[in-house]
Amino acid sequence: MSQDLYQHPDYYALDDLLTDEHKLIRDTVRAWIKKEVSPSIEEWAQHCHFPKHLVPQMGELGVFGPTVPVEYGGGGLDYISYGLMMQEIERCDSGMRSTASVQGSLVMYPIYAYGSEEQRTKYLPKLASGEWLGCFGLTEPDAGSNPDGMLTNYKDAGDHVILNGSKLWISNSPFADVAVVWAKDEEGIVRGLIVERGMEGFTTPEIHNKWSLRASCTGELVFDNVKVPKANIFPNIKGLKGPLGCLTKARFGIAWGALGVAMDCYDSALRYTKQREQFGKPIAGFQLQQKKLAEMITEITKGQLLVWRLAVLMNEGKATPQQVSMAKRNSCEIALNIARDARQMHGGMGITGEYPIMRHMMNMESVVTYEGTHDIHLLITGMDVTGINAFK
Ligand code: TGC
Ligand code: FAD
Repeated sequence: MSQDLYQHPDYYALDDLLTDEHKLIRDTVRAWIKKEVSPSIEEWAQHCHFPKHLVPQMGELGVFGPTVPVEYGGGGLDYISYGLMMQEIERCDSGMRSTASVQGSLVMYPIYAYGSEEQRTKYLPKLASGEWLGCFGLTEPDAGSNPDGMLTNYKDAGDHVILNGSKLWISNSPFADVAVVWAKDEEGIVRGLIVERGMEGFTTPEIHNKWSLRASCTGELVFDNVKVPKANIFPNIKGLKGPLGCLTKARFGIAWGALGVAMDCYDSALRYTKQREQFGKPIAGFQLQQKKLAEMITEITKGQLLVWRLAVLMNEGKATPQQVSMAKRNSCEIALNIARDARQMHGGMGITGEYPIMRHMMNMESVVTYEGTHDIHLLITGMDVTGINAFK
């Protein structure tokens, strides 16, 4: 990839709504990204390499569990800080943001919110520092959009349970030290439990041949009569609202993050079209290019206002999961559309790794699918405004 010259677009002076601390957090993450990630991300993605060596650095930077209280190793920060972090990471690569989202929102958050004090103190500091990597197992081969259809289950066996089943499409799983797994108990109730690498019968095969999120590692979780101590079951949550509550936190991060993709594609397209000359002048001087740029910045600005307001509602404890769904869906749509337009505006160069566009575009095909597909989020909004459930 050519030199990372990224500057974030801020057409409506949204920086004025940020505190000095917010700006410091954003600039710190941006500087780290430009130094440690941008120079190599294209190569890692081309070679499907997961840069595991960055995990402890991400821990040190504070991007794992930024809203988790400091006493457990988290950042004790607000949701604007969390959003800004995810935006800075994802504007470089969605796979890197995935690593942060899974660790913070899907592994640390449930341990913090639903776990026992022993579970919190045992796992959270090591996950926050990046000493341990975690993954989140909800999706199964036959239960994706409808996680309630899961078959993974456990049976009581005294001081432990016996876990059987499998999970598919699990970010980080081949490298994970711990997995937060959602399974049904003998009454068919969804419960969460922590499974550790090394437990007999637990394996994590990698999924190969992805065209998307190639710098993120994806795999399976396979449980073949795994003995899990009862102490590893979350005591404070029962039912599907457990995993769905984690998804609300992660989807919030994606809403900010995917917008980062849009901002990076716009930034690159603006620079490229002002420099690239055809017919004797910069292509940015042609009306068709200006239309694309003007529409991009309009959509980005609307998206920025939406996620900023959402973060304020999150800080006040007033945001609904349905509002989060709308923002996740909106940011993914903006990012995909802008990536596709930006690809064309870069001409032939747009298909190369000299520019981040094609990688962003392919990554977004995963982002628009995971954490609830585009259509699932549309139906969540539809249900919210009509009061009628289209799923059942
Ligand atoms: P439903 O009956 O609507 O709800 C069951 C219970 O859950 C509550 N609830 C939520 N709570 C918190 N946050 C949310 N977003 C919630 N959505 C629902 C709900 O109030 C109810 O509570 P209670 O007290 O009444 O029991 O459930 P349903 O079975 O009808 O499903 C609804 C539906 C389809 C919207 C839901 O299943 C869904 O969101 N499906 C999409 C599945 C999904 O997003 N999977 C993601 C897997 S993880 C992943 O992709 C990680 S990628 C990570 C990365 O790399 O970044
Ligand atoms: P399906 O649910 O089979 O959906 C197929 C199509 O049918 C979609 O277009 C969907 O919108 C549509 N559809 C389904 N139901 C309806 C309906 N009621 N009405 C209209 N249309 C419908 N999961 C995890 O648990 N942990 C992870 O870490 C994780 N990481 C992932 C990483 C990657 C790279 C990917 C691609 C996925 C990951 N997932 C993870 C799984 C992801 O959440 C699922 O892929 C997603 O929820 C969709 O499930 P599915 O693939 O089974 O598709």
